[in-house]
Amino acid sequence: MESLNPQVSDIVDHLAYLRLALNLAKKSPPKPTNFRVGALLVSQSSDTPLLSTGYTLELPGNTHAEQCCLNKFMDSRGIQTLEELQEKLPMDTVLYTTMEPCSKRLSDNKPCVDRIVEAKKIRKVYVGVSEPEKFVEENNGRRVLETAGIQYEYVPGLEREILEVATAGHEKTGGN
Ligand code: HJL
Ligand code: ZN
Repeated sequence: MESLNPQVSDIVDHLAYLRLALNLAKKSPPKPTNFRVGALLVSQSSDTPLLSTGYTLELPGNTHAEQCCLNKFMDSRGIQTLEELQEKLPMDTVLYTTMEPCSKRLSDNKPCVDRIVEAKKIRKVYVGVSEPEKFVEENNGRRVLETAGIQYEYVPGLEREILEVATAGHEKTGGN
C-alpha cells in the first residue's frame, strides 16, 4: 500500500499546545512593563512530548517565558553548559509561544531569539501573535529566527485571548 507518509508535525494539534501555553501565561503576574507570555518546549515525535514549560517572570529576575522554558529544561536535567543543552535537546524539538520571541529587550537582557538560536536543536517555533509595538519599535524575532534557519509558523485562533492575557497589567488607553 502506498503511504502518504505524513510528517509528525502535520498531525500535531498546534492549537491545543498553544492553549496550554496560554494557560501558563495566565499564571504570570501582571506588570505594566512587559507582556504575559507562556511557552512550551515539545519533542514532537516523542511518547512524552512535553519537555518543559515557562511563563513570564516564572523564574526569579526579569525573565521571559521562552527563557524560563529553556532554563527549566536545563535545571530539570542538571544541564550547566550550552554544549550540554545542545546535546540533550532532542532533534525534533519545537517551541510554542503565545507571543513572537523577542529580538530586543528594553532591559538589555539577552533576547530570547538568541537563546533559541544558540540552543541549535529547536527546529521550529509556533507563535500565537506577533509582538505589539508597545515596548520596542520593531521586534524582528521572526526574521532573526528564519535567517538562522529556524522555521516559524503562526498558529491562528487565539489572538484575542492571548493579547488580553498579555496586556492584563497594562494601563488601558481608551478605545474599545
Ligand atoms: C515574549 C515574554 C515577554 C515578552 N515577549 N515573547 N515573552 N515578557 O515573556 C517583550 C517586550 C519586553 C520589553 C521589556 N515581552 O522584558 O518587548 O524588561 O518585555 O527586558 O521590551 O523588556 P524586558
Ligand atoms: Zn524574550
